[in-house]
Amino acid sequence: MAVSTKEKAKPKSKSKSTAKKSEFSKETYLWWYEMMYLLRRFEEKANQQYGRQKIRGFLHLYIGQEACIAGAVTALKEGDKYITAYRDHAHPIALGTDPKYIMAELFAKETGISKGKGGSMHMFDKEHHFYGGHGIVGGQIPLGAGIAFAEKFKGTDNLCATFMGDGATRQGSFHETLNMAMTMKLPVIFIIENNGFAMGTSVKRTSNVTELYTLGEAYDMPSFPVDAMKVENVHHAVAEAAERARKGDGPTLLEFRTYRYKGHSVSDPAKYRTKEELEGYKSQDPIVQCMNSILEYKLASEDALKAIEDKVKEQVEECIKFADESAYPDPSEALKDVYAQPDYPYILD
Ligand SMILES: Cc1ncc(C[n+]2csc(CCOP(=O)(O)OP(=O)(O)O)c2C)c(N)n1
Repeated sequence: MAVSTKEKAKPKSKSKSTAKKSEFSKETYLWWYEMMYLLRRFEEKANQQYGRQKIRGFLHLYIGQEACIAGAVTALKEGDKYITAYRDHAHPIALGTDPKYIMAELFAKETGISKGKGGSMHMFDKEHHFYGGHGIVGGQIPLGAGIAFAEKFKGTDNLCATFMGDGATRQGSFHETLNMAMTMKLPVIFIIENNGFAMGTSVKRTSNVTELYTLGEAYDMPSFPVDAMKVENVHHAVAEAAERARKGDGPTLLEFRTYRYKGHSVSDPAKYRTKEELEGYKSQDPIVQCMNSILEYKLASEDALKAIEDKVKEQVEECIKFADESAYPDPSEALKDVYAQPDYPYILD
């Protein structure tokens, strides 16, 4: 990773250059670039490995949505918790999980982050504060509020960033949790990654309310839309929400407006949308926008960015090699790490 958690999002030091001034430091921009490029490359290669049948079952890709997690991580601090649905490869990687353990999990190998027993939808890394990886749509929303409750109860100043898709906002769990979290002023940020579709169903076909952030207003919760194709916007919105949470003012609902370039899962040819719509979003690609900012602010040269890309490509090749060469779990593992175990290892400390 380009910069450590502590260094992320440092205010920019004064520069004598004549270039247009950037609001964020060079380290922050380069971390964003490298991280988003890694997430993109990692998933493109995972997609290829699926084609080679090295990965089986579901594989929900985050390609196009990278700024959502990259901007959130730089806005938050060490100790904050994260939880999301099944589109979950990017979140732990951005939090610091070595991507080779995520690739090994996709390959169902024993070296995977969930010991090869979770697969694409069930990444989990307590050490990096990532609490899953949940396959039940909307299931993680009350869990995220529960984690936030634990932090408040223990008197820490940590919060829980609770991510979900647009489809999850139609679940009862979303509404019940928003009501309770606001009443109890829990330190939680609810983040809708609105990529326009729940499987093949567009947002406008599921409700008259298509401005999803307004759903929070029913609970008197500060609620905002965010153009999440731009990583800077994501950072700002999450930083403001975090300030509210840490002051004791409770939750915020953010609607990240984003787009997934691929289908719902790899088996979905995405025939429910037009090529023009897809191309329209690709023209606002978050990685390209970040690269343009870096070049415009003269924070790095094209050659320096190319060197980052080459390094990442090599890293992803190593992830695949690691996953491929790892062993499958022993069958005796099947009965371990289940709730019935008295020392079940995945509970919050
Ligand atoms: C409770 C429940 N109902 C239905 C499903 C089947 N299902 C899996 S993904 C999905 C769509 C969810 O879309 P969204 O929340 O927008 O997330 P996205 O895939 O766009 O990230 C559905 C309905 C499920 N996993 N859980």
